[in-house]
Amino acid sequence: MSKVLVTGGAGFIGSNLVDQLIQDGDEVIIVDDLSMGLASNIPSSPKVTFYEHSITDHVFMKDLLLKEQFDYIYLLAAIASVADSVARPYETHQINQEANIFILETIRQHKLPIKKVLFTSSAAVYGNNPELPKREDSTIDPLTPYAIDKFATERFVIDYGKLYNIPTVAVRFFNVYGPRQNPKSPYSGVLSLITQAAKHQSAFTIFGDGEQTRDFVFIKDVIQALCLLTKGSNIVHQVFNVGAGKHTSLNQVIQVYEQIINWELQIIHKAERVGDIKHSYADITQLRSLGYQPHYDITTGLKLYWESLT
Ligand code: UD2
Repeated sequence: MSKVLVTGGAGFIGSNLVDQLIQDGDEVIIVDDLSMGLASNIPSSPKVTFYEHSITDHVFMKDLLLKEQFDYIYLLAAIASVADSVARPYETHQINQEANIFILETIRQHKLPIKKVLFTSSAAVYGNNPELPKREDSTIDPLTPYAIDKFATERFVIDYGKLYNIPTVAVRFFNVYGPRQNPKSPYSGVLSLITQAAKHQSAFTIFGDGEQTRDFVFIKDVIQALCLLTKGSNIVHQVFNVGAGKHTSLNQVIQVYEQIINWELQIIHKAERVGDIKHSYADITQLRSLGYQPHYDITTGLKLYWESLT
């Protein structure tokens, strides 16, 4: 049994991780200010303690870290909206970067015996680099405060680890989808928007010709990756792409969805989104070398997502 901190544990990815940790018999402490997460995502279990709190509160975070002596820390709390980061760059920076560095600094200053700290970054760090698939050593091109903070924090996490002997690792998420992804959020990924359109039998808007591709990775595969990189291996001071290693176009997604729901979605076509990238997918060789194997193809994943809502 381990003692684990999950910041952002009430969110889509965080709460799915918490479920897995509980299944593994761990004691889990969640810090989430519910700015994006939902209290209802948190499983009610004697093994879970939830603090509705911002990670930017230094006094609170320091007290918690010193009191609990965590084995593992998953840093998922973030303002996960690129648009928000453009509108409020300084504020989102406090959360997406500064608060995480404070956690590292507390670990360093107090020599906390952490087994692993995992930071969650994003494929956004690759920006408009057209190279495909994206390898971890591909050129990065962070274009927004969100991407800049994600990349800089990755570097802090990895280099703090090396400099001060803290076991750290970072991941770059591609397009994660699955149950608990909040389709009502304006920041929702495209698959949750299609799911919402299907659920309400409303129209779905495709920006562009629908031939753009993304590396859609099902939440359970993401959780597999997170656990592998923490409890499942001794790997430290590296960054890993987390994707399915496949590319699927929006038109393909729509075809799959129509087979699942057995009716035709109402599609509206609009102009391509400004700044949209055409193709994106991950080289996951590094993660595979540790034993990672994505188990959910797009059909299986979408079916499970759909069933979770019906
Ligand atoms: C994701 C992130 C973005 C940034 C980027 C980095 C989300 C929501 N977006 O953008 O913040 O990190 O990755 O690479 O997590 N689309 C439609 N109709 C819709 C919504 C989207 O056609 O109603 C298209 C959109 O124009 C794009 C594709 O679907 O071509 C995927 O859109 P997305 O917002 O889910 O994800 P992405 O990869 O563009």
